[in-house]
Amino acid sequence: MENKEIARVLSETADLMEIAADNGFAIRSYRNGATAVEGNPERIEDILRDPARKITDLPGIGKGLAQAIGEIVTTGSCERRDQLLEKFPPTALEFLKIQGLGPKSIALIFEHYRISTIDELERLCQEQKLRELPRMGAKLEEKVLRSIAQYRQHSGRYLLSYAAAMAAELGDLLSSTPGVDSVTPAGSLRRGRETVGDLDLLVTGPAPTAALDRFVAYSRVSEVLGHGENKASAKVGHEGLQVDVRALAPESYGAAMQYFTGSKDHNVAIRQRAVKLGLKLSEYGLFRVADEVKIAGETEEGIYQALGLPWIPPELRENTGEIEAAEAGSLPELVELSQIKGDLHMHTTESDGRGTLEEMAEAARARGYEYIAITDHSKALSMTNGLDEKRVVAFAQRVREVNALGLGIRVFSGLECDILKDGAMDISEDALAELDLVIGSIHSHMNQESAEMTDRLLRALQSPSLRIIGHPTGRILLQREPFPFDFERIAAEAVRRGVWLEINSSPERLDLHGTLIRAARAKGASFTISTDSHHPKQLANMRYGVTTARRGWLGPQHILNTRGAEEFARALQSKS
Ligand code: DGT
Ligand code: CA
Ligand code: CA
Ligand code: ZN
Repeated sequence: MENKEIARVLSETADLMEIAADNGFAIRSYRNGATAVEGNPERIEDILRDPARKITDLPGIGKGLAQAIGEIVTTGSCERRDQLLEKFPPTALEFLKIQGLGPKSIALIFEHYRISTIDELERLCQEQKLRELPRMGAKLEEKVLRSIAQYRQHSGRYLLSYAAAMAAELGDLLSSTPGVDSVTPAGSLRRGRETVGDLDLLVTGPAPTAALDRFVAYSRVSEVLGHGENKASAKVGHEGLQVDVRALAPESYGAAMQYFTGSKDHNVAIRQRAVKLGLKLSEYGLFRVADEVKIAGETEEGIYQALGLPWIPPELRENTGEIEAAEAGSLPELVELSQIKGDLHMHTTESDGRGTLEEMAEAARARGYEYIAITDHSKALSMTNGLDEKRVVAFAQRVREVNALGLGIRVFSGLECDILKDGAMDISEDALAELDLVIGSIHSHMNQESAEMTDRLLRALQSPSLRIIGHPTGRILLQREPFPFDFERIAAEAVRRGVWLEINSSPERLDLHGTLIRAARAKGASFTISTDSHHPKQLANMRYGVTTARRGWLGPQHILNTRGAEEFARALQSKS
């Protein structure tokens, strides 16, 4: 179990304790424990396995908490959490995900109305009954209704990175089954959607059915939903991700790949095209209607070819113009991970990162990059120990020295400078001018109205040092919607000012996303793809940013960090 998962269960327990009005000391100890576990550089599970060590030696972890952590690692829950879940409906944890409701309000609602579902909570708001409780009013009812709608949209979906890790895990498990040649993910994961509803795996080979038996017997399967001859479905892992595994004969593998990759809208359009050509397309193959002869099915390429089209990359299969482009021979040449030559957004121990400059540089060098930019936070984010002017200037100097010594990779001095409430930069222009690369990001006052937010970004764009807008919409997947602003206007102004837009590869952000990338590109925008890493390991998230860029139809020519170090350095100096 990863530290992050343990920390999540601990803080959930603390939330439940707060609903139960447990004593403040105990609640704080769970909360501090969660922070300590999440921030611990080493895996807690590894420490627990080592008989020579004790996790009570870690700061913030006492005896009671250590026991709870042990339980969590072995069972996924702990005694205190289980007790609380008996006292409150299991939906209590869902209620906590509704914005606007803290543990105290939830306790009050449970006590007064004895409800247990989100539907009932919704009804309470619609019937204006929430306002009868102390400190609750019409405004809160509205807010709760809005966030219930959002919650419904999000629930049951998983981050792309989570689904990808599960696909890799199951791929390893199933591909070693005798009779199985290959295991490939299809569905939204293959298309690179930022969130995934369920995981679709396709298995083929001379005897693929054996993989289904192995799948349902897997230790991490919590519930088998179905197990037939050609398909098995089950919930896997702590978070109950549904996985559909299909066993396929090699002669229809391509047809099944095409069908189960989707999207549904893409498939509908492709099937209509087949019909016009006197053909019928199914998950088994492409058939002539007249004599039912199968003319394609073994490969996806074969199917698209028989329909008079080049193969279409999965990231484009959303029926948003890709079929027309394929027909016209104008499909874009999409950027690939191997074309990325540097990472331009990362944090170090100077602010809230967990690796030093040298460690980040070494990890980037090991990935084969030519350059990186180190971009720690600025002083407005005081809880991250963000840099003030003096430290910015000293940091720029330090990077010059580091480069003179040589780390085997070129380092650009950068900063993720906060864009303040009114659009001013958090750091003076004199200090910013010392740096090679300034990213401007919004981390506060994110609930401004659209007009105010647009003005704020317009003002930030006036900063002569600003080079990149970081995670431009501020969204956090499954948690926070993008903040509203006039996106096209900002994209156009960024072009005019020579400012690039970031595609942030952090799996929780993937910001900008495909649709907005295309809208910005239509205005002439240029992009960077960066990981926003806070740990050397996170540099590997670049693949998700590249996938996202591909969903935005971008080629390497649109992305600054596909350029070599020299060419990139020249581009940095070219800002008018
Ligand atoms: P998800 O799981 O919500 O993230 O999205 P998908 O795209 O993976 O959807 P899923 O798992 O329901 O189905 C996988 C693919 O199978 C889908 O992208 C297209 C195909 N498919 C499923 N049901 C239908 C259908 O009723 N008609 C058509 N044309 N295709 C379907
Ligand atoms: Ca799916
Ligand atoms: Ca599915
Ligand atoms: Zn940021």
